[in-house]
Amino acid sequence: MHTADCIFCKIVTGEIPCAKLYEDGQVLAFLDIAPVAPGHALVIPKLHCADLFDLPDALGAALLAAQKLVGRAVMTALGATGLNVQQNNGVSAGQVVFHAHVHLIPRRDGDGLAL
Ligand code: IU
Repeated sequence: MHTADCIFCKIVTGEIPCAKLYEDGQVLAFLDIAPVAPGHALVIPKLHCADLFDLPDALGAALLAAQKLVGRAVMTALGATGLNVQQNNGVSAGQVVFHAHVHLIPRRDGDGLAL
């Protein structure tokens, strides 16, 4: 189910475009619109869930599988040597979009990113 006022639900339905990296029946991955590093990607459930606590356990496996697949692909494409997987829950934790999502951030030795 999608909620009318959720920007990521609009990306899922195609109402708002994205740079899509991967899609299956349950999950969508696309490039972050404001990347903190080249290849910064987001992996989201297609089902609207506000955060990790709202995510059905059964969806977790699909989300994890997509993280591994997309994470490997962006690392290979960019020649990255590491990957940060970040997931924010709640305003105090830095969550801005209240549709659960996982950040995949490719890393290189000495890239200077402080996450
Ligand atoms: P956060 O974990 O809720 O803080 O992350 C939200 C991310 O969603 C953030 O990195 C934004 O740049 C990103 N984003 C996006 O890729 N496309 C959008 O239309 C919007 C936010 I709004």
